[in-house]
Amino acid sequence: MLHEVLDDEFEVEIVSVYEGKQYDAEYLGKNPNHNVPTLEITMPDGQSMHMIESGAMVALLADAFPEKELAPPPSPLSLERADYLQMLQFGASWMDMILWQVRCHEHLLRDADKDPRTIQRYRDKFTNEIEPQLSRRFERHPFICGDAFTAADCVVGHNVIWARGYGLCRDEIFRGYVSRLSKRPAFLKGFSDVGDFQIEAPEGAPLTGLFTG
Ligand SMILES: N[C@@H](CCC(=O)N[C@@H](CS)C(=O)NCC(=O)O)C(=O)O
Repeated sequence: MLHEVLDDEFEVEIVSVYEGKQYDAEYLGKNPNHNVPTLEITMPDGQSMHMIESGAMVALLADAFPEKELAPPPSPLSLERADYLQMLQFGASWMDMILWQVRCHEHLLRDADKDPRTIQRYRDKFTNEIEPQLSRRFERHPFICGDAFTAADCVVGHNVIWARGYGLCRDEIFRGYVSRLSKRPAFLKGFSDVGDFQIEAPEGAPLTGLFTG
C-alpha cells in the first residue's frame, strides 16, 4: 500500500519476528501488541504517532492520497464506499483472524499447544464460508469491489496469497486474481523480498518460546 501511494518515499525498518525482536522494550513502546506492521506517521506540524492496525493504515493511506483513486470518496456517501470499507475490514479482521489461527497452530505455537481441531475448524470455515463469497465477487468483476483496483485489494489480495500458501484458495479464479494484482508495480516492489520469507519458524527460534498468539 505504501508503494501504491508513495512509490519509494518511505523508510522500512525490518523487525525480525522469528528472532523475537517484536518483544524488545523499544518496539513494545511503539506497539504493545508485539506485532508487525507498525506505521509511524508524521504530520506537517511535526506531530507523529504509531499506528498499529494494518486495516486502519491502509484505509488512512488511501484517503490521504485521493489522487491515487484507491478508495471511493467518503463524500458524497455511497454504497461503493460502504462496500469498499466492508471488504477492507473483512480482509483485515475476518480473513486474517482465520488464517492467523491456522498459522499459530500449524507453525508458531509450541508443539504441546498446537491443536489440530482448531486448524481443521478454521480451514473448513475458510473453504466453506470465505472462498465462496470471494469467488462470487470475482465471477462478477476483476477486483474485490468491482472493475477498479482499490486499497481493499491490498488487504484481501494479501490474504488470498497467504491462503494459497496454506493450500487454500486454489481455484483458478483466485490464480487469476493474484495474477492481476501481480501486474502492479507497487505489488512487485512490495513482494520483491518474498523469497526471503520462511513459512515455518526455524527450529528453536526465540519466537516459539515467547509467542502468546
Ligand atoms: N491486527 C494486527 C495483527 C498483526 C499481526 O498479527 N502480525 C503478526 C504477523 S502477520 C505478528 O507480527 N506476530 C508476532 C507476534 O504476535 O509476536 C494488524 O492487522 O496489524
